[in-house]
Amino acid sequence: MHDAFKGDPLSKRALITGITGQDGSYLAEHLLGEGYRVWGLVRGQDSPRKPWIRPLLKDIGLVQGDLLDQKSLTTAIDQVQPDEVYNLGAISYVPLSWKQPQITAEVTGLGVLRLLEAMRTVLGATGNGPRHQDMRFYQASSSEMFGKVREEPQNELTGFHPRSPYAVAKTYGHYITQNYRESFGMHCVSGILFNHESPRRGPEFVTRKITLGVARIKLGLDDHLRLGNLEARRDWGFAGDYVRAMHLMVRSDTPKDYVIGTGRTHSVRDVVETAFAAAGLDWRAHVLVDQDLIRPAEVDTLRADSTLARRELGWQARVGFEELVRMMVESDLRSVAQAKSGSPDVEGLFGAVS
Ligand code: NDP
Ligand code: GDR
Repeated sequence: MHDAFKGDPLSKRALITGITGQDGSYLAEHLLGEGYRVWGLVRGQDSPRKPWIRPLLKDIGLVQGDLLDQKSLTTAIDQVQPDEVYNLGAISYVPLSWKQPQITAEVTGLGVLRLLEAMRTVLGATGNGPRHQDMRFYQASSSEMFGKVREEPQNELTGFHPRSPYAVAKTYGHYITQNYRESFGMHCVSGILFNHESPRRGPEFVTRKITLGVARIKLGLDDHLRLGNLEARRDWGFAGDYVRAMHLMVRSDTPKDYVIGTGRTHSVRDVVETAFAAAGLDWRAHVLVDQDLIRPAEVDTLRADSTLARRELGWQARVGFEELVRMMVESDLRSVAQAKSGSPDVEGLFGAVS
């Protein structure tokens, strides 16, 4: 294990799974800014490959572990003795979950149970560091659990109707988190987060696919962009705002679950129009609808009612839809231009950087 070198040894200790993902890096930056000592769980034999993690490596520690492997999680918790555990690790790409439903259930669903068990048994047993009742746990739940919803907007009381193996796995993770809170008195919370995006979003997700596509078309590398359902509607916010909500939830003395979103909904078509316009392009000349990208079961529309989070946590989204899309287009225009000019280290443009 690397040590988390920076920070007062008496400061709070946080362990983040999914550190190499979009939210992991923003959350690590946020917690470091709050004076935490931060460790990230990394799997496999490689050091983190995501470019945005590299600048963080001097400020955070890394521990080996995999949500598929109980022993590695127990060891990680034992080594770090965290005050707070943030479970962001998951197979998070919805279409992949139809192709690999079993591994999705294992990582995204049962992985939550394994981590909770690691916390409960290690900290309960050793008596070193925080007791398991004092440790705090954050589970990355998802608006995808609402799925084929009839009520709009969705809040903490809205029922679930998951529409993909991913959403079913997340629903299991949500309920097992609630169950460990109720069964063992653990300080566990789930954030039911609606879609949140950023220049660090994986290029397979629709917003980043669009902004990267716009940049590549603008700079002459592509002519067309293939998309699926343009009519799906989502409540899209900025990831940097949402990691603040995770931390506020965990710090709140009464553990409970919160819905986090902007309260505004837009279609994929709106993202397309806004992104192409931001680069001075007419989307109609470049976008093709590809039937192969239509999902077996779609989530048609989502919109968050975050009244509870606003009232009890004082949380509110700061970045609006147009600003978010513009931010992503501008970032991709810069990074595609750099890549074109031969710079080797560009965020997620041509797959993983090795
Ligand atoms: P990403 O897909 O960007 O990151 C997923 C992370 O999970 C990566 O760090 C990946 O590591 C890690 N991971 C995958 N498999 C395993 C495994 N077997 N063991 C340990 N870690 C693993 O996701 P986001 O950052 O966008 O999202 C963070 C979390 O929030 C996810 O759980 C997601 O489902 C959930 N969520 C996201 C929302 C969003 O809009 N972004 C909305 C609601 C919920 P590696 O680099 O090694 O593959
Ligand atoms: P989502 O995000 O499934 O909501 O899950 P994604 O960006 O993949 O899809 C959003 C909507 O866009 C439509 N769509 C396309 N999607 C992709 N990926 N690619 C396309 O070409 C395309 N064309 C249209 C989709 O059909 C869908 O309706 C994200 C993930 O981060 C989850 O992990 C998280 O839990 C939820 O957000 C909240």
